Amino acid sequence: MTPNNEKAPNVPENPEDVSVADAIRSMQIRGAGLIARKAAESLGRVAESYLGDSPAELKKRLYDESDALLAARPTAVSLRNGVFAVMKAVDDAGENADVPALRALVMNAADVFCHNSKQAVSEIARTGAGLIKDGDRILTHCNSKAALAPIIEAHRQGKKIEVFATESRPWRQGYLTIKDLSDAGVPATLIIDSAARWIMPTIDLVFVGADTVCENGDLANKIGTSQLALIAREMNVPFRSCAETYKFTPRYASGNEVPIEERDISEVIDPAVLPANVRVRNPVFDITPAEYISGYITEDGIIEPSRVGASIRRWFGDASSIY
Ligand code: RI2
Repeated sequence: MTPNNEKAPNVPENPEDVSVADAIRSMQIRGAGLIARKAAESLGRVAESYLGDSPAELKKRLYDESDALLAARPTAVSLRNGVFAVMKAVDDAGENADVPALRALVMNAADVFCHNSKQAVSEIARTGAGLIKDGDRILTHCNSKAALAPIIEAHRQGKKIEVFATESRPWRQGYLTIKDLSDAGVPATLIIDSAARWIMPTIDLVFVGADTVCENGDLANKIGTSQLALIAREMNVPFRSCAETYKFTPRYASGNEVPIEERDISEVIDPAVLPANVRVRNPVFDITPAEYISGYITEDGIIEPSRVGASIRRWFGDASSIY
């Protein structure tokens, strides 16, 4: 998959020929929720396929796989939390657990995480659809399954809505979004990223996804998200992020602490055509300050950015040191 093809990037659910970590790194597997589930499943498969009888060896394989997965992409905390949800079972098992016990614990933890992750999107769909009115025009960015779920649910409920999707250069995930919407029968229009301020006067709601939600309510999401938020604020358009709570983290007090992934410049331009002395940068995410966000739509309802910290502590307690 290359980002500059004329066609939209195709995202296979189960790339056969590379490791899950490599598929996440190369964005064959992408989307904050999906990378978390695929990482959890990968750990489950390591446990399932282990045929030896050494708990220490199985643990080492699991920790090696965790390290590879965590190194694949740095920004989305969903990946860390998907890995954590499974590896916590290993840590909690204690020193005396034998291989069958470890295998069962790991596979169960992976299944539970994946089930809860999908369930969370269904809850977000229900809650988010309640915020969408008949006749609304909604703007979305990149390709977020969590952000599309309420839109598709509102359409299913019979609300007449129209969606505008930014192209989301350089990977053009906007094409995936209009395909998802088309498949669901939702009227959709693709716009180039720089048309955001042109379209905003006609927009009623902005729904985006989330890769990481910081303790102070700041949002890390696909590059360009913060520009949309700024324009939405200028024009008094509600700007909401749809985020399963495992995208919340106590790891980062604010957006300043989030590592922003920069990818190869070949995703933006053929390096061979670059004039001398010209640099190109390709940041993948940006930070939208909490004050620009009207609310997080989660599986626990709508959470105000100022309440994210309390919500994190309720779920993760003092676990921040192990993320
Ligand atoms: P869901 C994506 O990142 C986008 O930033 C999107 O908003 C976010 O993940 C959430 O996606 P990337 O993997 O979990 O395309 O809502 O870089 O599908």
